[in-house]
Amino acid sequence: MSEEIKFKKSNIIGILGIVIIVVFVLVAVRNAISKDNNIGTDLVKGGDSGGNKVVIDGDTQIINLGVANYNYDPSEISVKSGKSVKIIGNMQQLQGCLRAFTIPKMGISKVFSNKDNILEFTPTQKGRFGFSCSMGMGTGTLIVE
Ligand SMILES: [Cu+2]
Repeated sequence: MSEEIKFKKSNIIGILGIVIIVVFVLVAVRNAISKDNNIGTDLVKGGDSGGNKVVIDGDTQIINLGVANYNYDPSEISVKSGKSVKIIGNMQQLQGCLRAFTIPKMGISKVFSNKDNILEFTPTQKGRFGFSCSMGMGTGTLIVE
């Protein structure tokens, strides 16, 4: 009886082990695939800020602004002061009032549309500047270094 229980326990542990290995492999494969898909638009990371997506094109810092988890993605953007910043709105992802984008402390406001989804400016003052949609539902921080 107790032998049988022991056997079952080791079986369960074995199955769990296999499941964990399969999950690891799937995650690794998915990461590899998504890396491949990002070639070209991928990303020179600015500073240490995790998922920040800044592409450097000559003297221009390009950010592709989309939506993830009902908020702007990236929600933290690090750029260098004195160099041109180009924020390109992803019109598939930006819906509703998220298209009305503002950086109040810089006096910037922009409504992204299918005809005009590019916001360009050159930050001259270092610091942290909050950005948000017009209703303050989507929020984030522009870090100028
Ligand atoms: Cu909003």
